[in-house]
Amino acid sequence: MPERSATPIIASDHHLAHDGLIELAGGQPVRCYDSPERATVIRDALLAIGDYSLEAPSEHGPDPIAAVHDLELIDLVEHAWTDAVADGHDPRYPLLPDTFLLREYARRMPLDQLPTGRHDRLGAYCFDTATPIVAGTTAAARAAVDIALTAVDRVLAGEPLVYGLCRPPGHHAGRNLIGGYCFYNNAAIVAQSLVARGAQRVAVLDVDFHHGNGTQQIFWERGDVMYVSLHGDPRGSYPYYSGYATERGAEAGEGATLNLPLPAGTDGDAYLGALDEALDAIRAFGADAPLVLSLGFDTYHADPICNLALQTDDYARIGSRIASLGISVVALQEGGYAVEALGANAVAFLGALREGLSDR
Ligand code: SP5
Ligand code: ZN
Repeated sequence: MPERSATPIIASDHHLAHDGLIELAGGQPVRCYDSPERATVIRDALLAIGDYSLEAPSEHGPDPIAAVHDLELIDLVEHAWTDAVADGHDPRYPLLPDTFLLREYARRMPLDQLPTGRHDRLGAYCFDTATPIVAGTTAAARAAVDIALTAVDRVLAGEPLVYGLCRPPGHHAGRNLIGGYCFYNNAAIVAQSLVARGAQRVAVLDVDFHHGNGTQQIFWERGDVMYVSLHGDPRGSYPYYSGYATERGAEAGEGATLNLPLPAGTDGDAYLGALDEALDAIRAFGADAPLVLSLGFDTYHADPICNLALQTDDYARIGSRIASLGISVVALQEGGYAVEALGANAVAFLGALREGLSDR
């Protein structure tokens, strides 16, 4: 076996204070599926292997976030919690929207007439009831962006693979929307930063169980950033209103969005078949930058909120297949909620990707 240098894991502890505590599942309060333990178990499992080195993120400031998100969305993420507490919100409990700005109202609602407290206008910027904000959310969201941007810096400096252990995740966050446990779209911010540094063709591959509606929205009309996603069929899976195969992008981005919805129960063999289609599209696109990978392990058969049927061994097969693209990879953590299996799945996936990339 040839000696390989350690693969960097970029992580921080800022996410520990982002703990939304409860969400509703079938009307019942349950522990938030996006728990801090998710990131801790992945980090510990990888560090136990010896092939990885833990590195802290460096601060990249607000500009890369503003290159992707509207200023009013950033203002909301930065201040909704403090506005709520100033208005009497009990800080022991998370902040959740209760009243959504739907089409009928949005059509005749000038945005400068939104309620003045950011907490009172949360329903204009959040599309679900499962994205709790707590005191530590803002710092965690910013740290996740710094993790992602530090990861891409390291890849551009020559690493074939860097893993950004982002939490909160990002792919559901749109230009002007939060949701799906996501606040800032880490992967989109990385893709845009690659364009800002001169890339002309950036590919984002999303293998999280859920469709990355935010990433798709951000690059919908862009021909320079391709978005390719494998995900549970939105006819029966969150986020329900996005991710259909008929969604292919528009304007300069027409054909630069590829959605591959998968039926419930899809196993490793069928998944790899769809992955080959995704990888062929990325090859044909001809990326001139590292691959941005939105990496979720919620495709696992025992994931508590999803319905695909992958096994731990399948993640190694997927990792090898992605390595066959022959381009370096910025892997950014998205979802995955079967906490007991996350460590093994991350080890299997990243180990195979790492080997495949260093063998080329
Ligand atoms: C990053 C990421 O993976 N976000 C996922 C957010 C999903 N949020 C709510 C899903 C609700 C699905 N309810 C399914 C109940 C199955 N018993
Ligand atoms: Zn997911």
